[in-house]
Amino acid sequence: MSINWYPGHMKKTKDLIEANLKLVDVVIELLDARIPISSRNPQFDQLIGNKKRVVALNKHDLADPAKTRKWIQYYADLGIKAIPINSISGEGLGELVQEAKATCTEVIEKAKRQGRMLRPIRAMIIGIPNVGKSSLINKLAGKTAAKTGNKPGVTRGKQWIRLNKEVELFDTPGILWPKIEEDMMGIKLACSGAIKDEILNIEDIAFHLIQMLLMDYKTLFFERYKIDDTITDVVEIMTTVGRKRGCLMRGNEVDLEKTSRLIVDEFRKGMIGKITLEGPEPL
Ligand SMILES: Nc1nc2c(ncn2[C@@H]2O[C@H](COP(=O)(O)OP(=O)(O)O)[C@@H](O)[C@H]2O)c(=O)[nH]1
Ligand SMILES: [Mg+2]
Repeated sequence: MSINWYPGHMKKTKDLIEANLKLVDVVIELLDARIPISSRNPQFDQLIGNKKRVVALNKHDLADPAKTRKWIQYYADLGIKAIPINSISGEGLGELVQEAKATCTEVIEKAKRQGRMLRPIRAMIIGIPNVGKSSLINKLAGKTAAKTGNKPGVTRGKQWIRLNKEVELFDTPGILWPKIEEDMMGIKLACSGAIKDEILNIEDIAFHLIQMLLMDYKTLFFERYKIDDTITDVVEIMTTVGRKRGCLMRGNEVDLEKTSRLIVDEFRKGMIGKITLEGPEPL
């Protein structure tokens, strides 16, 4: 599988992130709780240098709670706080903002020591496409925020959203393209919706998704589709689901493409269950 992002786009956003990073105290790295490895761009560390960071595991409502706990522990062992959030309902967002502030105590202490005026700490959200950056900003902004640009004396313009007295958020998130280092990463990213379906073959995506589900979430899978759970051949499983769900072509043959779309779509909506496709333990 080879997916090549247009290098011009990547350079432009990287430059943009780097320029904006100068203005922020803490970076919120937004990951997809269902694929915390594949949704993490390895260039991120280099990009943010020694800025403070908080990890937010978004869409945790769709992820496996047991695996989310493992991921939180994994990050805790690295000295990084990871917070499960749901950017639609707002769950976890209070804690996220608190934590963003807590990582900046040094900045605050230093300002105090130097007798400088205390300014709100500034945060920026970075993540891959479709991970929920806009949803998070909208939810955070919708709750308590007033655009700081509307206040007299604020010269930075409309770029900052005041979340509370102590925290401001940069209103444009940093987009990182996912880095696909192996084929399964591409599949997982496609399953999560991070890369367009047209880029990969939908039947490939569904095939590998089912293979993964059969390893860790066999019961959930067969409960959802209510087919004979002794079938082990993935194509046979797809065909059986297709027939059962009426994904048929002319001549009553199963339409595997349509079936694949159905299964991938149901996975994305969480209809198969709360599922995480990768754990912190080595596979
Ligand atoms: N279930 C669920 N869906 C979410 C969550 N956050 C975002 N989404 C959905 O994910 C999709 C992409 O979100 P968006 O904010 O546009 O992502 P962006 O590309 O990173 O800005 C949208 O359909 C959102 O409704 C979440 O916490 N839970
Ligand atoms: Mg967006």
